[in-house]
Amino acid sequence: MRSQRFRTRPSAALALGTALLAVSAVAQETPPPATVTIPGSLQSELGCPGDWMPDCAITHLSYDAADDVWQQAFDVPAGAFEYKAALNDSWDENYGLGAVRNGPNIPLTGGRTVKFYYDHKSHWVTDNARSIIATVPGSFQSELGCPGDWMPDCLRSWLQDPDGDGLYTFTTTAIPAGSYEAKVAINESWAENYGRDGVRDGANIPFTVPADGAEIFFQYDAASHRLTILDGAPRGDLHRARAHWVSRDTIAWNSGSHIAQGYPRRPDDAGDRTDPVAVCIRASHSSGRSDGGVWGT
Ligand SMILES: [Ca+2]
Repeated sequence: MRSQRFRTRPSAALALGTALLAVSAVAQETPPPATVTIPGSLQSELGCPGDWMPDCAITHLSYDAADDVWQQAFDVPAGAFEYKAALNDSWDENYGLGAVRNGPNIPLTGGRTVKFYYDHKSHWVTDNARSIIATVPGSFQSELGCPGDWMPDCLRSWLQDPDGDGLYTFTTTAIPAGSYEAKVAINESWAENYGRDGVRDGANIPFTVPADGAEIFFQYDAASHRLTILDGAPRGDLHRARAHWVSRDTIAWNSGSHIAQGYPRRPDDAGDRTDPVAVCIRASHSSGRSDGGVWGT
């Protein structure tokens, strides 16, 4: 939505864009897998003839067509384990920590039922002991291909955190122009859900899609429980950069906790603003960065 875009001058835009585009990463596209296995040091405990066997069907995940995500729960005995995701019963295409192909093993502490997840769109493999499983139920979900709206168990609006920084994100261009509402739900259930201002069982969060095909960015902060919804996906990482790239002449500015609402605080503000403000940034040409000069209109 327009109110959550913050404009900057082109000179600042050019310098910041160069710095921030470098941290963007796009998942590599590979054909949809026929099978997804969780190979690891837990496989013998789960009934496989050995460990680290990408072709042991006992630890296959199941593909859920309604979710477009592979998933399966296993009773993992107490102990420390490691695992990865292997596609097509082979090591040829495998993913580890951080959704990285051939990446590091993923640590797991057992002693509970663990549900594993693999999304072939992002290559993120994780589990519900390691990660918060957060989705965005809302009035837009049927447009994404979910069986209906307001479905906390539809993983087509799954918020993902491959880099493990506690900021869970989901981006889509599939919502038609219109006005919608959303919340955040934990563990595919309404039992734990968050609404406006991160309030548990709080109010629905409204948002507007300005045009068909517009990119909509959802971000859930697991610490504050706040859901941010932006028209235009920021590039880069909220924790690594003070500002984020939205388009060639637009950045989003992380002004502390207020990023969660997209409402930056002016220096003369006594309290939280409830209305969006336009932001201008005075950039340093020598460093290409700006550490201040933010004001609202
Ligand atoms: Ca993240």
